Formats: sequence, structure tokens, C-alpha cells
Amino acid sequence: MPPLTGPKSGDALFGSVERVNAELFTLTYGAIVRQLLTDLEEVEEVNKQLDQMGYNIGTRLVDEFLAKSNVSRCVDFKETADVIAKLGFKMFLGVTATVTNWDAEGTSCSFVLEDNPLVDFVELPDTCQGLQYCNVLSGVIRGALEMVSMKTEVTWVRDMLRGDDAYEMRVKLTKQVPEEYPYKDD
Ligand code: MYR
Repeated sequence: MPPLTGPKSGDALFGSVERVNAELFTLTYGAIVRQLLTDLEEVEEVNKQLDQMGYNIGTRLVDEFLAKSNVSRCVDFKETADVIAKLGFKMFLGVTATVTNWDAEGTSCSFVLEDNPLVDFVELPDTCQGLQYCNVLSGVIRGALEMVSMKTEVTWVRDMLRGDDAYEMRVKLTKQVPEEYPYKDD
């Protein structure tokens, strides 16, 4: 009988399972986008739905992120942005982002992704030129940040599916709700 072939260590096996999961996620997301395009007809409506889906995911994902990463409260928005770029993207997308293009106030920055697994296998037909395919990701960031008291506006400024040289998401902090200490000192 020939020897069994395949991954020899647990790590190798785990790595291949993760890759399959990532591909399944990418393909499933593509199927969802395609279905929304069929159902909603207007690309602008699809963009809104993808953002809303992402927002809903983000409001839940943040708990998992905080539990798994052991990150404690960040001192400011800059630290939060670094945590998302280095740990958040890595945990849920398998890649890291670069934080750049800060404004003078330290309230707007960009996340730049050179590699974006969400778009593997994707090509936009000419009829979908206004489609913001990755809106689920900007929605996730908006939803997650809202759960830690930061209201943001998140928009895409570069998109490789539209011929740009990278993916760039602009995150603008619009309101930071100070957290109230729940007990009174007597
Ligand atoms: C803090 O300031 O309290 C720490 C807040 C960290 C928020 C982290 C949000 C994680 C978002 C995951 C991003 C996933 C991108 C695909």
C-alpha cells in the first residue's frame, strides 16, 4: 500500500484549512454581491447594502477581536488605527494594512492594502463600474469603531478593481463619545 501523502504537521494542515476557508469566504462574498446586483438593479443600492452588511458584521466582530487580541483601550485614534491595521486586518483578512496620510488634527487617515483577499478571482464587468465591491470592509471598520465609541465616515479612495495601484480606505473620525464611568465616587 502506498504511504499516505498530505500535510505532515498540524501547522501545515491548519494552514491549508485556513486557506480553504479564506477562499470559501471570498467566493461566498462574490456570490452575495452578484445576487444583490440581480435583486436591486441599482449599483448605488448594492453599495449601500454591502456597507450595511459590513456595519452589522463589524458591530459583532469587535467583541471577538477584543477577546482574542487582548488589546486594552487605546490612548487615541492614532493608536486605534494602528491596532486595526496591524492586528484587526490580520485577524480577519489575513493581511496587514499600512496607516498613512494623516491629517493635521489626527482625525483622518488612510488604510492602504496592497493585497486584498476579498477580490481574488474578481473582475468587474463594464456594467458595474460604479460598484464599490469592497464596501463590506469599510462597513466593518465603521461598525466596529462605533462599538468602541468612535463615530466614523469610511470611504474608498483607491480601488485596484477600478485600475488604481492599491486599495485605500479613508477613515474620518467624526465624533468620539467619551465613555462614562458607571459608578459615582462617594
Ligand atoms: C480601543 O481603542 O479601545 C481599541 C479598539 C480596537 C478596535 C478594533 C476594531 C477591530 C476591527 C477589525 C477590523 C477587521 C477588518 C477586516
